[in-house]
Amino acid sequence: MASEKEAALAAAPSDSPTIFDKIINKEIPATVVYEDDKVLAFRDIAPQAPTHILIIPKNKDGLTGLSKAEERHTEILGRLLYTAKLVAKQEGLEDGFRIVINDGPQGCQSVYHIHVHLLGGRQMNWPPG
Ligand code: DGP
Repeated sequence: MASEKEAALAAAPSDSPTIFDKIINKEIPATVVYEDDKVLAFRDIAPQAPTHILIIPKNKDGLTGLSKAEERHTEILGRLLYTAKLVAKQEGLEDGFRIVINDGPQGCQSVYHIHVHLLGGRQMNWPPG
């Protein structure tokens, strides 16, 4: 399996469905921890912390990554962050957590469907890698 960095360097935005569309459509399985009509949260397949959850909009409205955000996307962006807070509480991350949004090749983005990583359950370091 390619490393996250290799996957990110090989990835690019496209209009084709991503792996996350297949998860939304239940075409491939995922461990869903939260779902409503706007967002889906599920465990990352390659966890980087004891708790590692991805939060995605069901309809990304062209928002493949944060750098593509336009004013109309502010509702989606706010919803992702608010859901991250809800899921952090649900997961019992009372001592803190980290939110990550990777963008583009240098940001190590490998899936071009906007998503927030919620990481917790261990002490984080700074600076990040
Ligand atoms: P990013 O590198 O920020 O684009 O994050 C994409 C994440 O998606 C990465 O941490 C691994 C995760 N991922 C990729 N494919 C799957 C999958 O099929 N299922 C799940 N649950 N996670 C996946």
